[in-house]
Amino acid sequence: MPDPYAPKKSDKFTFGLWTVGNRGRDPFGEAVRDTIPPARIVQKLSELGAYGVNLHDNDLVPFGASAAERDRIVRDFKKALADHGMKVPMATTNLFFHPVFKDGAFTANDPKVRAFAVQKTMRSIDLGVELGATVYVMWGGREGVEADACRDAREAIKRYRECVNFLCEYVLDQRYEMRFALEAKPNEPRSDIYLPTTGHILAFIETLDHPEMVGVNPEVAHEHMSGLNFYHSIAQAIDAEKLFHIDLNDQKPGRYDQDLRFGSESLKGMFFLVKLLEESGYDGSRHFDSHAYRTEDEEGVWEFARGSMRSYLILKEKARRFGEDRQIQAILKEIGATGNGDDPYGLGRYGRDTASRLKDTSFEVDALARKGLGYERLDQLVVDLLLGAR
Ligand code: GCO
Ligand code: MN
Ligand code: MN
Repeated sequence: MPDPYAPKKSDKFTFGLWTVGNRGRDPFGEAVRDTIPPARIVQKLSELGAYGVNLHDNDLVPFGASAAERDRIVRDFKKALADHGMKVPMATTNLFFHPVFKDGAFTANDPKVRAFAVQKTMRSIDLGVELGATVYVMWGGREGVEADACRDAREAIKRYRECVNFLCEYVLDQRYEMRFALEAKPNEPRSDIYLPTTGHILAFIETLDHPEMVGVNPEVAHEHMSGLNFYHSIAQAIDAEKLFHIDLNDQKPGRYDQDLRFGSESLKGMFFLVKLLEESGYDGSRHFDSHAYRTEDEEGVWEFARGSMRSYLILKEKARRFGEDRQIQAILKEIGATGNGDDPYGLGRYGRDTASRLKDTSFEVDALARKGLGYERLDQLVVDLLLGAR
């Protein structure tokens, strides 16, 4: 029997070159794995069933490479993509590794640094377009502070806005088919990062010159670092039609940024996330922004990649069963969870008559308050489903 959880290209699973290429370096220790050349990553991920790879400019082209060197590297990489039927749906820029970005990139105090960051981003957008990407992710990893005395936080937001506006105009001017997806993170590597949550970014987007070109790229670990419910953040992003991309991984609460394998920690939360992604019609990449444990060799890296996709597909199957589970569905109906279009008091649309009728309506508040809702039973059914006991 074929493996029901074997990934297919149509599942749109992607990995960053920097994720499977992560060598396990951390603040306390050296790299534990060798560099895996990009062409080999492309080949291996394709064999495992992934749809594509995403990259920062410098994951492929080293910082400071000559134009000729760049062109040669890109040509070889394109050949690897074509040979293995792999796409590059998303591109991004490394605006955090080089010491020039120690005070941030778009928000740095020195205008030369800000201009260099925009120049580097334009080149990186060009590279992304050349590779076929239609989503450009902006992660402001160094856009933050240790010492708030160094600038007015409003000035940082203004600078960030100016740079995003400039880059939107650049994309329009070049007639590129490219949308921006902004990624929030509360801290790390900076003590505090501006635009710390997906909610902050959704509000910021509305202040831009071209809000229609800009959406969000939420990451599981980043919202969990803020103690937030990722499923709720994604629901709000989808509701605002702003979910342009997503970074899947996992994270224990109250820790440093762990980038754990998707579904390795928060199974229930990730179940509701996958259910939402699948039911909402989200058709973007399912991108894994995480890396293998530092204990692993290269074979462990491919196990990590297999496991990420497998867990997603198992949760997708569980979501299908949730939808077909008669007992669960009967409870949902009974508690009013699925009451689409059911609006007996006319709250969906204001009317003077509706309002005055509502003011005169009497409610049996005590009886309503006393009624048990049965969510314990419902939740246990979900747990049974997830643990394979149903
Ligand atoms: C992190 C971030 C990055 C970004 C990537 C894309 O915590 O390091 O999640 O991995 O997603 O740089 O811009
Ligand atoms: Mn991250
Ligand atoms: Mn990320």
